[in-house]
Amino acid sequence: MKITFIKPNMGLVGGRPYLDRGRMEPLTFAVLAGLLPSDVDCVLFDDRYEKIPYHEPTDLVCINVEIYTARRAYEISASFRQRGVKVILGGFHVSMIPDEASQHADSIMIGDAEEIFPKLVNDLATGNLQPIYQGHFPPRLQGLKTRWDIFSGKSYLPLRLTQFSRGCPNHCRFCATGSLYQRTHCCRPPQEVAAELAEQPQNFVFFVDDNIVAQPDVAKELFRLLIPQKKRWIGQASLSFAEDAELMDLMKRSGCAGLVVGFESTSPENLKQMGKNCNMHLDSYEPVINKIRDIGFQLWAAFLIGYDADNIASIKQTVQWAIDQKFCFAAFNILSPYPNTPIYEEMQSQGRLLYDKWWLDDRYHFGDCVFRPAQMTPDELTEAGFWARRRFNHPVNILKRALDFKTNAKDLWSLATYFAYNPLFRRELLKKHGMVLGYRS
Ligand code: B12
Ligand code: SF4
Repeated sequence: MKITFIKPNMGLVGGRPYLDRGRMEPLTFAVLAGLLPSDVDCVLFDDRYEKIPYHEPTDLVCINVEIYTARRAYEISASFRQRGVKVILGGFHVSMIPDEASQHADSIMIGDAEEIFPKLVNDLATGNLQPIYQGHFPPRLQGLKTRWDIFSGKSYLPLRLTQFSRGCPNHCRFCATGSLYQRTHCCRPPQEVAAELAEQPQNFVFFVDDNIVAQPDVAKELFRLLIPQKKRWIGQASLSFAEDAELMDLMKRSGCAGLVVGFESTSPENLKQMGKNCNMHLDSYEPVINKIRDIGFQLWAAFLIGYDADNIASIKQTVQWAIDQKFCFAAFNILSPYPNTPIYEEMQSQGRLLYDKWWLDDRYHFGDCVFRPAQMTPDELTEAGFWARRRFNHPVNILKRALDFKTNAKDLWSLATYFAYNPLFRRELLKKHGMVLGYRS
């Protein structure tokens, strides 16, 4: 049995496939391959930089679908199916809107695959493939094996991706994770994660968990086990970690170098509309940022712009504030309602969405505003978002932000990482603005 995994690209820039030079290994497939018996031959093609060999024989094609890759995923699926190859689609977008995805595949997987993927492959072998597979919820995460070997010979940024937990106890109204996991959060046994990592030659690890500190006591167990490994890691976390001194200390000693944190907005009205409860109890962000700075973690701050209290002046102020905070990186994403999230339903019922399915619409370009903002036109918000990214990542501001001697410039490694990744991300951000989704073939 041979299974072909495909990571789709997003689309075209200037008529050519977008080439993401900041691409990371697609962990999803290492996890899926790890669920199968070792006699199943698993191969991976990464459409972000490789040509897909449509003519190579295979028994099954498995494609991961996220909202920005949906259009391209459906194109790839159609090309295989025309050749009589069976295709299964899975991933966040499929789980959020299964009715759409099922029109483009022989079979779809809704939710997490852990307990059901081996059955699917067995059904295929016995000629009994079902149109829909529903993953168990919450997923059982014990005994997982991550088959990173499927990345050998591939070209990715030099960091090992892994995952300790799934889900999040919060439910921000814009977030696909919040909608899918419905405030649940489950962890892999810390010993298993630590043992897997101990065998990895890479010393730089990215925990892709949506919120690695959501169960602080279990997270502490993991961090204790990581201390002797002397690796450096980055992860994603809600700001709550800064309220627990023991947790912060263990994060530091286990090698935490930096964290992606969703600040989202500096406006209490916006945070309320977002349902970003985990930030709402803070009177201001500065004290908590200073605490994080004192311990030396670099911050990748995520902002969502375009909520009802935003206007062009407030967006400009937020960008200046982010520069003043000397964040290592920041993302200024325009609110883009994902299907089956509360914000999508709210905007749809208010008639504010410009397109029914913006992710499939010919008129949509990456970075476009897809709804009617309260205090701007959609075009003004699109322009403000692009301006925010250019401004924050302007070479002068990259230099200014570097000069934080507690974080970005605290040692040679931090400074080198800062200057390796800031120009790279800047180039990619500017390059992908205006991309059309899919190859339109
Ligand atoms: C790490 C990550 C990234 C990394 C990229 C990693 C990489 N390798 O390229 C970075 C930070 C660069 C990134 C970028 C972006 N990301 Co991102 N990212 C994630 C994150 C946090 C983890 C993904 C992961 O590796 N999960 C671990 C694996 C094991 O889980 P999984 O993918 O869900 O797979 C399981 C099941 O879904 C299922 N499954 C998945 N695919 C398939 C396929 C088949 C055939 C089968 C059978 C099963 C199956 O099986 C797996 C095991 O159970 C997710 C959130 C999340 N919780 O997953 C967001 C997420 C996928 N990202 C998202 C977005 C929007 C983006 C961006 C567009 C953000 C932006 N505005 O720029 C960009 C661009 C993405 C792109 N495609 O190019 C959204 C997608 C929303 C949606 N509705 O589709 C998510 C869900 C975040 C969110 N909460 O909204 N991202
Ligand atoms: S805290 Fe983060 S992962 Fe959790 S629901 Fe909110 S945005 Fe999503």
